[in-house]
Amino acid sequence: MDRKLRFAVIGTGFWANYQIPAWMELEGVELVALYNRTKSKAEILAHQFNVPRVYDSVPELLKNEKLDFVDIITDVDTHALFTKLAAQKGVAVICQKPMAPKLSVAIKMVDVCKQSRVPFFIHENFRWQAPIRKMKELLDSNAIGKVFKSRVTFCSAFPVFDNQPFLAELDEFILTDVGSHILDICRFLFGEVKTLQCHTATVNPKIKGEDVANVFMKMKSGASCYAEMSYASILEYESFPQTFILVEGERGSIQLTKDCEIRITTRQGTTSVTAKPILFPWVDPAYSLVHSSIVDCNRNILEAIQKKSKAETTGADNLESVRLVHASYASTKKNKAINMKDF
Ligand code: 89Y
Repeated sequence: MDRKLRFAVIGTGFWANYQIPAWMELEGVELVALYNRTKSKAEILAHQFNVPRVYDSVPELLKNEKLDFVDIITDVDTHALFTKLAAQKGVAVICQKPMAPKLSVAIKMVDVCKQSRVPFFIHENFRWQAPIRKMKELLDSNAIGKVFKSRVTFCSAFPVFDNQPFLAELDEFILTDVGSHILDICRFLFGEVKTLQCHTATVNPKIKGEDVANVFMKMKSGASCYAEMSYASILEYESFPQTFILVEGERGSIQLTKDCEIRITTRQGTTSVTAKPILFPWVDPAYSLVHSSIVDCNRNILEAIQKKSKAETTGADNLESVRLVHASYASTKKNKAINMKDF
């Protein structure tokens, strides 16, 4: 049997409560240490998940522990520093999305890992949600022929700032927080983007950044794709944290709608499949779709670290999703379309 890979979790905030038990669903890993700048918070999770050592200094953790990888789950501003420190010690890095606050910083992070010859991955889990995987499978099986347009929707009024108060303080909010996921889903399903135009708005007066973003893209395939995101949408059906998708192709359409139902319509009529997530006991019911997908995201990255297969969300791949987020801001600011080959 392969030896267990030893890892540390850097950051014990909201997401660590789910990423740690998600790791524990997998064979072949051993969580040996936790870091948090407020050590007492790390101690609570260490006690809960039986982790032997806690630190409030990342350099000290990296000096004392013999690690195969780190899982960085801190605020975005610290991602670059902790990635660099781990990479320089020859430790593989998994970093939470969004990779970095700026595109230039994300480029440097990918570069530092490349120079240090350590594998670098982004924990980008939305594309691992059960209904999104099913949608991809249907598109790959050519169920509706060549796609000519799509709409990817994440519009809600969920009180997201209750669990993640720092999101209200971000100058750039919905495109970095949700756009990272939604634009990554667009790339996953429909390929790379040729041009995009974006409009944003801030509706909630209590937050700093934008809480609405509408991105209209022309894909390299020739299809158009409209991604709409909002935390200001007071709708009859509150959909958080579901992503709704409508794809139209030459021979029909596929619609991902509520409760993980996927409806496939051709001239022969409509059929339906349901792709629900596995409900692990540790998921928060309000986030179950997202929390469950963490296990598959982690498994994909782990198998790459074990050199059994390739990971989907490498740093280099995710750089393209980061580029879309920042091209969307640039488009909004200039009020014009951005050609991705110039960005
Ligand atoms: O932080 C976000 C994420 O990654 O998924 C949903 C979320 O928790 C709030 O927008």
